[in-house]
Amino acid sequence: MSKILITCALTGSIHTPSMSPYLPVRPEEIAAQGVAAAEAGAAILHLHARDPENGRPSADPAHFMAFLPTLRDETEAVLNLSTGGSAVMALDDRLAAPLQAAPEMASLNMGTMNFALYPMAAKITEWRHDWEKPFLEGSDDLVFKNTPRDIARILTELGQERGARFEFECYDVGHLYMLRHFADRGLVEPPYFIQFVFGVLGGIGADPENLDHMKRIADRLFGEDYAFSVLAAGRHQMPFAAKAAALGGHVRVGLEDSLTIGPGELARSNAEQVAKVRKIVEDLGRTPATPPEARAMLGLKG
Ligand code: KMH
Ligand code: ZN
Repeated sequence: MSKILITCALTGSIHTPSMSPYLPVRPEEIAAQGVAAAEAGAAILHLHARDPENGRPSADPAHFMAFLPTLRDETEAVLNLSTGGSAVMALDDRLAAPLQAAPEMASLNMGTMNFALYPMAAKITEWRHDWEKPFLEGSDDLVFKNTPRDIARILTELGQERGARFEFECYDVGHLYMLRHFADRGLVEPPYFIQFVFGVLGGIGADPENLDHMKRIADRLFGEDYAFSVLAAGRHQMPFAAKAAALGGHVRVGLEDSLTIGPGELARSNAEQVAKVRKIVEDLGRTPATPPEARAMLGLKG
């Protein structure tokens, strides 16, 4: 089996400061946790920005630039910028930082969907910031917009014009067919790096059989031309990572996707999750890829 790519998604735009004091939100926290995650074995860092004043997800390029230079200087890791941002952001805003930074890798969400976070709000009793409750509760009437036109724009402006390659975020089986459509149109070339996403309320559920099904259909659509990685939300994170590793796939962990390190126990850092998943995959006989190996495997511009 090939070496395994460990991605760490450091902060995202889903969890809020009231949910965990360990969620990195200030640039120095994002940078320090990114460096530690890379040292622990993450070859790829998936990145969102936050407003340092209040931890709110931010699309401001200045907020990205406050931590990107440190990650570039102090790690070799592949820096993968989110183009998803958050479901409340307009596409122009989501793309501002990636277009400016021209990263070697970016996420690309393969369909419009619901992305409901409001069940999380019910679990919080004390709020640290005013924005959090309306942000979470409002997500039951939000559309995470990723139309075919949006996808084509990202493939063209970031991919063809700036040389980025993509983490194709597929939250359901239909998103695999959407990627096939863009491959057939010639807007994207193999190898495709497909992130199967499980357990988002609005996407495919975190039942283990769904991983078999996503893989079966991806095998049919992309044959040898793709590699898959798996992320599963919340408590499903590590079980799905283990199954992905056993099936020859790659894994994504990080506080964007889950705040815990075990049942009911908060992870104290992103690096703690990376170290845990690294042990799991090594025990299964897989060897983590270094950043240079990741670049070669994914055909990145470097
Ligand atoms: N938040 C994850 C479920 C993106 O940043 O473009 C998917 C994600 C999307 O990481
Ligand atoms: Zn993300």
